[in-house]
Amino acid sequence: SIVGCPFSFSCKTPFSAGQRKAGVDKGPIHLVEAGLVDQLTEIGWKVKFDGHHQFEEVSAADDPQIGKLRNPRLVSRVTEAVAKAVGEHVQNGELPVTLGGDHSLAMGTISGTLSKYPDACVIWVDAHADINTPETTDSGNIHGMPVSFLLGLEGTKIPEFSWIKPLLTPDRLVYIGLRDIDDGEKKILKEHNIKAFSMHEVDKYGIGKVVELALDHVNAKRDRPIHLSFDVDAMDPTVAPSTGTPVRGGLTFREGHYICEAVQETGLLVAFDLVEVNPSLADAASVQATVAVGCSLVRAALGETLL
Ligand code: NNH
Ligand code: MN
Ligand code: MN
Ligand code: MN
Repeated sequence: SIVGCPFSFSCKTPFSAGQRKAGVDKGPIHLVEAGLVDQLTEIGWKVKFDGHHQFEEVSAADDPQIGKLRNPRLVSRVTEAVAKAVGEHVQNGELPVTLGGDHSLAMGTISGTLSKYPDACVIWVDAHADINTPETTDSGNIHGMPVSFLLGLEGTKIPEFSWIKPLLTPDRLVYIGLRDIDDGEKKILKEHNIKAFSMHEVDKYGIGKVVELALDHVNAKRDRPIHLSFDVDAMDPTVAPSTGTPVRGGLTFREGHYICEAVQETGLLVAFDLVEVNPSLADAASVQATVAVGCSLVRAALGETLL
């Protein structure tokens, strides 16, 4: 997994203009160059664009695997910095939007959210559960593991990641969109009784009911802050092809947007991630489509309405 340099937008109350600076990572750059800052300004946000989240590099030579974990020090260092940045924005009453980059970033973003709101809940929209532990992982890619670290599951007590406070609990986590879960992950989901709405449930109940059930599970009284972590590969590959691990049978354009709109409607959204947009994958038209969907999902999460 390659950790992207995330961009974070912290959006305060409506009116006034935004800021814009260049960065290094391609996914976020494409989203920004597609006009995301202006688009959010247009729907009423005061956008503070941090192009400054750049990280010291850790060379591969200085970052040998720890067990099966690839690039562990680089991922830890970047995500710790992200946690700090996101935490500060949340502390300031701003709504951090983090553009990835890969989903290991959520170790940082969710840690940041939990530093201010330890009782926040997490809605994880993804084709994958990203709950492998350093022991169950086949790939060694840390983007398949952030949830296990946030929960502090067995095998995650690795000194390099000791900065993570495992404040998340299984009952405050819910998945939507799953369809490619490793065997070890299936076991973990069962063992910890973690609620997951796979594409099967989306087909069966419809997205409206699924989001309602998901909210009922993690947020019965609708009083808990929500962190929405959206992996673009949750979308069907026909909708968002430019991503590292596309899996067929995903969310339609509207289903993905509905999730964002419905979470926004609760008034409880405190942080949003949009990750795994990879413009180096697929042809130009696919990249453009994926970036456009990415921007549009962010706008939906931040309150763009159809009417
Ligand atoms: N489960 C696989 C792994 O752990 C794939 C994870 N890939 C993702 N996750 N894109 O969202 O490596
Ligand atoms: Mn910042
Ligand atoms: Mn993911
Ligand atoms: Mn995924």
